[in-house]
Amino acid sequence: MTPPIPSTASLGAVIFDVDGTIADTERHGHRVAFNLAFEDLGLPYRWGEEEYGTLLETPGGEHRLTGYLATQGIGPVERASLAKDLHRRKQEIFLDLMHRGAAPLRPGVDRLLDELEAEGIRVAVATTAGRSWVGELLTTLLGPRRAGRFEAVVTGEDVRARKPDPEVYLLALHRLGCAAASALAIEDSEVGVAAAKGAGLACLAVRNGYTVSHDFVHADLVVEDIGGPGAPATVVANPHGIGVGPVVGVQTLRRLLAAAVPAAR
Ligand code: XBP
Ligand code: MG
Repeated sequence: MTPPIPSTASLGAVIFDVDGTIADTERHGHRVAFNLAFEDLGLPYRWGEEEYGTLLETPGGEHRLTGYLATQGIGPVERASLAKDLHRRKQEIFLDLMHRGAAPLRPGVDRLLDELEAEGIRVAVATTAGRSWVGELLTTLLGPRRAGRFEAVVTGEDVRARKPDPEVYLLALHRLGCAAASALAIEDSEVGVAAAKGAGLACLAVRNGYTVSHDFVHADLVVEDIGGPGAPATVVANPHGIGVGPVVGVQTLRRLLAAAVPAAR
């Protein structure tokens, strides 16, 4: 006999992507830092805003650099070491830019984190980005109390396979000691949604300027922003037809999980 489908799944944890989801890091943060690193190392390359959108198809800064240097005719040995040097410098520059406000928090993230805290729902991070700056970004943008609530921060340096591989989400779940059916991911990109869904998570996609044309067909809800005072959430796709409300809050996420989990079984 088929077990009855639960009408409500219990939301135990929310796992956040960082770049493009918690903060708008790419256009005025990472991209600019890559360009300044090129300049510092005396290289002629500069990544424009539009071109960077295509380069983002390769997740992870060092891999992005290696792939790009290959297109510039740089051989495998030289490009591996050059990408390492450039990436090291880029990370230092990015931290500096971030302290100067180049990677702002996306609207509503602090509100949602406070709601999750009030309900005792645990939070974690699953990102392709480097460990050297993620913790500092969280503390700088969210303050030490909110940043201290992230029980697991899994980065690109902790996994063998980057998104869209689900490894980063599976490791976050493992570190939380939480079942996929009780957790929900928040992502901004197609590869991110693929990673979260591959790990068996319900997934909310929050689009941004660089991911507006991504295919979010596998996301359980797609919005432009999660919304805050005076700026309601704008729904792009709602395949389960759940009630979203004026902003995406804990109730929305609970409904989303309840609708998505049976569909995933
Ligand atoms: C994030 C990325 C990152 C950043 C740069 O992907 O692709 O590479 O662009 O960070 P996602 P690093 O949001 O899907 O996790 O330079 O530290 O890699
Ligand atoms: Mg992202």
